[in-house]
Amino acid sequence: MDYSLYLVADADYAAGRGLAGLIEAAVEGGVTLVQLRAKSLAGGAFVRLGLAVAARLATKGIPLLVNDRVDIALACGAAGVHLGQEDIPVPLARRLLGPGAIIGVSVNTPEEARRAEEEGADYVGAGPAYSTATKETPLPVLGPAGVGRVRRAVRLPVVAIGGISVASAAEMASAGADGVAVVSAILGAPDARAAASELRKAFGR
Ligand code: TZP
Ligand code: MG
Repeated sequence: MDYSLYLVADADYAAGRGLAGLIEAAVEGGVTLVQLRAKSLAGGAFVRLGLAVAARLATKGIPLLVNDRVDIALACGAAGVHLGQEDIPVPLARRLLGPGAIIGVSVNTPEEARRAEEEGADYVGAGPAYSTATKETPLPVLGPAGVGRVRRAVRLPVVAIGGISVASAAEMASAGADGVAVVSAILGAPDARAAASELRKAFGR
């Protein structure tokens, strides 16, 4: 699994701008993994979007993960899910999805990262790495030092998320992150393909 440039494809963030096309452009630019996030879509719309995105990514060999929803991941034939601290527990998601699924967990502390590892997660998303306007969160910003602490707490791949841009991607690589996950740096850019390509270069992998 290549976590280097992880696009969190947020349907609310991209509303009205053709998320499927933005994902395709981002993949052309070098995105290695896509998570579909749709906090305000009902199940029917979520699964239709997921099936369309899964079909397009399958032809390119890019894995798709689904945010929060194990049922949508199963229905779309996605590679797995990304779970927050308040979502369905990892062991139950594993039971539903099977041993081959990719399960990621959001963490803000080394302790949360260790628990995710013990419970059988495949990677952790460490965030918020920097302050971000994309997601409202009461959690403290980790910065490179906090991402480094999560890195040293687990053997799992660590993906840094939150406020990451071309300017900060290299700092996350130095902190030991296996990848950077972004919403606005790609979906908010005037050219998603060029933005992905620059981020990939900046991260250095
Ligand atoms: N989880 C932690 S921060 C964040 C999520 C989904 C938002 C990341 O968005 P951006 O625009 O890359 O800061
Ligand atoms: Mg969640």
